[in-house]
Formats: sequence, C-alpha cells, structure tokens
Amino acid sequence: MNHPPDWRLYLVTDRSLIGSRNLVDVVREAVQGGVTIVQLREKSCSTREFLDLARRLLALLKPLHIPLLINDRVDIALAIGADGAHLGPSDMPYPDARRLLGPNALIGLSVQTPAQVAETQPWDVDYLGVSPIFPTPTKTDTGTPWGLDGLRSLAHHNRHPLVAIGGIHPHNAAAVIHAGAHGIAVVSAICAAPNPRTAATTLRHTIDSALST
Ligand code: TZP
Ligand code: MG
Repeated sequence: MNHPPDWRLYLVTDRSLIGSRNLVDVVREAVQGGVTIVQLREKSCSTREFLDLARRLLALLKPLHIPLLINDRVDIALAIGADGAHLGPSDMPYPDARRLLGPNALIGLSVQTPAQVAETQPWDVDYLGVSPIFPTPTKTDTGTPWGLDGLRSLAHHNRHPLVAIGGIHPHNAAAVIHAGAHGIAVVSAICAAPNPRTAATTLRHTIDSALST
C-alpha cells in the first residue's frame, strides 16, 4: 500500500442485491461516486468463483488506489495479492492472519461486543468494523445492535479507527460519524440502489460534511 487507507465510505459487496447487473460495473460506479475502500464479501460461491471475482475487482481498483479487502478468506487475499482481509469472530484469529498476510496488509476485525473490543486493543489491527450499529435486513444473524450510544462509548475505550456497519443510509450517516465513527460501511445503500454512483455521491457528501463539523 502506497497510500494511507481512507475509511470514509467503505463498500461491502453483496451480489444478491445487484440484480442482473455485473458486480465489477456496480463497484466501478460506486467508486466513481466516492467509495474509498471495497470489501468483496461472498458467502456461498466456490473458491474458484471467489478468486475470479476478486482478481477482476483488483484489476479495477488497483490502478485507482482503492484498497480491496477480502471478507473471511485470508487464502483468497494472499492468492490474488489483495490489500488485506476483513475477519469476524469465527474466522482465522488475528495473530495468525497477520503472520500470513504480513505487516503491510490491511486487516479489519468485526466487533460485536465490548469484550471483543477489549481483546483487540493490544493488536495492531487497521480498523474495527463495529457491527451492527442498527438492525438491518441485510444481515440478521447479528448480535445486539450497538446503537449510537454504544458506538459513542466504544469510541472512548478503543485506539483503532472505527468503521460502522449495519442499517446505515444517508438519513443516519451523519449521526454515526458524530458518534465517533471514522468511516461508514454500507451494503444495501449502494448495492441495492438503482444508481450506485449517485447513492455513493450522496453518502460521501453526508460523511464529509459530518467529519468537518
Ligand atoms: N455486517 C454487520 S451488518 C452487515 C454486515 C455485513 C450488513 C450491513 O448491510 P446494510 O445493508 O448496509 O445494512
Ligand atoms: Mg466473517
């Protein structure tokens, strides 16, 4: 990574929400609208298909200096030379992932409880994915939502950049930033939008003005 990571508008992909559109096209439009980092999240495809998609996204994003992170799969990240990985509580433990991916990889961890936040504090993780902030139909097997108050108190007991995820849309994005998030991660607000570029532009403006006030 030659550029420092910019967490402001973090797109998490979901092919089940993009209809007949091509994922690479949706991501391209989202980046044109102002997405600053992308996570490829695939829950049911084969390893071959995951690798192929990841390679195609990397070919799009690398020249634009937009980092590509791989959800769950350290092996896929390593195989294609992605910028890093995003890992949850049942994925590979952080110390093992860091050993495999090396000191320059971006590694983010999902945190769903204060105990998980505490566990991450000695580690040099690149960011925490605070999950979920609000209930969301996109992912229903979550823990109790943090809410804005939970996010605010987490921000006081944590030393890592915070990327908030879950139920975030233009109407509540500013409140999430004001509660202490460094960036906003979205799935449906961009993947399910009729125009991913416009959706990203609106979110990015909201985030940028919230960060400056
Ligand atoms: N992890 C926690 S909530 C979530 C993930 C992947 C889904 C967020 O989706 P949306 O559509 O932005 O609420
Ligand atoms: Mg995971």
